[in-house]
This record gives sequence, C-alpha cells and structure tokens, in this order.
Amino acid sequence: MGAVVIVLIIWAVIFHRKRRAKAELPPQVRYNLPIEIFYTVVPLVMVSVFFFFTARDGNYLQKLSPNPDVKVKVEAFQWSWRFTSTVSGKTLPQVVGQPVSDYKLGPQLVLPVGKRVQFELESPDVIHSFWVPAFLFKRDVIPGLAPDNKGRFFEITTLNKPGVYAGRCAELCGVDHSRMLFSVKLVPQAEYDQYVASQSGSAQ
Ligand SMILES: [Cu+2]
Repeated sequence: MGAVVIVLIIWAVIFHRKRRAKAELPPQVRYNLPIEIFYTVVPLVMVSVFFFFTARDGNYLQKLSPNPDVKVKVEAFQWSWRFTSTVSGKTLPQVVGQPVSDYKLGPQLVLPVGKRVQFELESPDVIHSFWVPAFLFKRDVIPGLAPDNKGRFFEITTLNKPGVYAGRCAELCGVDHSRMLFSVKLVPQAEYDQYVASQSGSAQ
C-alpha cells in the first residue's frame, strides 16, 4: 500500500505539475457517479471483511467453557504474581512470587497438559499483562473490573508437551516490571493428580 501511494505521488508530481504556460484550472470531475460509487463501495467492502474476521476470531478467543478442567485465579501485583488453582472443587494453596531476575526463580504454576484451563485475572494496583509466549496468548490485567466482567476471564487449552515455560508481565508497570517473571510447568495428567493430592487444599 505504501509503495502504491508513493509511486502515485511521484507520478502526479512529475506528470501533473502546474505548467508555467497554462494558468487555467484543469478539467473538473465533480458529479462523476461511477467514481463516487466506486470509492464508497470499495472501503465498505474492505471494512466489512475486516469486521467479519475480527468478530469471528474475537468470539473464538473469548469463548469460555462451562466446566474447565482447571480454574486459576491470577493476581498480578507490583511486582509479581499470585496463583490460586481450583481443581474439581479443591482449592490449592496459593503460589506467591517476588521479583526475580530469572523466570525459573519466580512463582511456578503447575498445570496438566492438553487440558482446558480458565484464568481469572485480577490486579490490586496498576495494569499488568499476563503472558506466556509459548501459549500464544496474552491478556491485560486491568484493576477495578467488576467480578462478572468478561475482560477478567480467558481460556486456553494447554500444550500437549510437558515442560517448563517462561511467563512474564508484558505491560510496563513500574520499577521492577522487568523482574515480574514466572513459569508454568506442564505435566502429564497422572503427575498433576499426584501434585493436587500432595497439596493441602481446602474443599469448596
Ligand atoms: Cu506488571
């Protein structure tokens, strides 16, 4: 698009500049119906296409299932994270972090592979952003949203590959923003069940 515009500008400057010999106005093209219809309809079609894909993907990304396998409450604060997992009615003890220089030293969230996980995001102070690059999903954590606000929730299906994945805050949120690191450990379901059983959780 940029190239087309630049070429058209140069073409107009070279071939359609004002000649010294002729002082009168160039031919006027008002009330040219075909051109007016053209430059009305084409942008309408373009915007409609963009809108269709935006609405389709937005709906898909915001879809929440009624019974996710794991629910995680994520509290982002200056400058770390607090994770609270709930699995089949059992709430596990909170994982609380502090600012660190390496994501492996930060708080670790353990999740099963290939499962539906619903996150609820909350911030008591400023805007943060919850980001695990490997999950291809990032969501701003905005303080002050009502408990039922859809902006608090999102859901992903975890990767099918066990491992430890880096996570970080992706919104400049203060002096220790760069040290607001955490990790997500994905484990097979059996190992996850063991992990859940080993935690002194409270039944809801
Ligand atoms: Cu932050």
